[in-house]
Amino acid sequence: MYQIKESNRELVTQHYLGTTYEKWPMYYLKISQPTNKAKKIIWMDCGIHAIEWISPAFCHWFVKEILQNYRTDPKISSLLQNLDLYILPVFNIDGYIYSWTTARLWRKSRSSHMNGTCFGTDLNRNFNSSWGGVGTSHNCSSSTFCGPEAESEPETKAVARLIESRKSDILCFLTIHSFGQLLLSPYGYTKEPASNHQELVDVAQKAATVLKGKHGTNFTVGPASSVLYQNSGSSRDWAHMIGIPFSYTLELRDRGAHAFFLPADQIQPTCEETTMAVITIIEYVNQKYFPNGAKLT
Ligand code: 0X9
Ligand code: ZN
Repeated sequence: MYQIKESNRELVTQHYLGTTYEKWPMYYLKISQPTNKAKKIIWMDCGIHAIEWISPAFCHWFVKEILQNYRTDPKISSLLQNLDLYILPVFNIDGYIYSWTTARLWRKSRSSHMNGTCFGTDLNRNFNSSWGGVGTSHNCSSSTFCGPEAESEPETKAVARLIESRKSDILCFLTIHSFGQLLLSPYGYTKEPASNHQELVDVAQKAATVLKGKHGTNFTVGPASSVLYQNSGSSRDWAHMIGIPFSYTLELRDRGAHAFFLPADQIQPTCEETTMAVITIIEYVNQKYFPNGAKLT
C-alpha cells in the first residue's frame, strides 16, 4: 500500500483506520482526483474472511487497474470526477496472516475467548445488524462465532466507525468474498425485502451480465437470505440499515470445484471479470446521483 501511494501521489492517499486484535495497523487506500467539488464515496473491502485468498488479490488488482487506466479510459475518469474510492484490501489482517503461516483454512479473526480456550470471531457476524440472530453461533469454537457482543472486535469497530462517520456521503458499500459466484443484495438476516430491493437486483443483474461477457462466468443474483442462507450481523446488511443505498456482497469464483483453493490460472480472469462487475455497479450509481455528469457543488 505504501508503494502504491508513493508512486501515485496525485491520486492515492493511505489512511489509518485502527488496529487489529494483534496490533497490526489497518489502512485503507483513498483514490481521489483533486477537485474543489463535493464528491460521494464508494467503499470496498476485501479479506474479511481469512480463508478467501482471492478476495485481497482482487482489491489489489482493482486498485492497479484504476491507476493504470484512469487517464485513458473515459469510463474510469468520469467516475472519478464525482466519486472517491475507499478500498480496504485486507479487513481481517490477523486471520489472513494466520491462514498463510499456520492454518490455511482459517476464516475468523484471532481474538481470544473463554480464557484463551478458543480463538476468533467471524467478523461478518459481528456487525450490529440483528447481531447474534439466525445464522450465527454463540459458541466461540464455531467458525461463525458472532463474538461476545455486536462490534466486540477492534476490526469491526474500526470499519463501522469510519463508515458511520461518512455515511451521508457513501453511496455504495461492496464487500468481496469467495466462493460461489454470487452477487448478493440485502438482507441476509431477514427475508423481508430491502426498500429498494428491485433496483438493487436490477443493477446486480446488469453487473452479472457484463461480468459474464468477459470470460463466460455465470453469477447468481438476489437477496442473500434467499440465494444463499440467512445470516445475521453481516456488514452488507448493516451498511444498508444505516442508510447506504447500494450494498452488495460479491462471492467470487468458483462454484465449489476448487472452492477456497482457486487454481493460480484463474486468479487473473477472476480479477478481470470482477473488475467489470464492480465498475458496472459504480457507473450506475454515478449516473443516478450525477446525471449528465453534473458535479455536486
Ligand atoms: O457466510 C458469509 O459470511 C458469506 N459467505 S462466505 O462463504 N464467504 O463466508 C455470505 C454472506 C452473504 N450474506 C448473507 N447470507 N447474509
Ligand atoms: Zn466470506
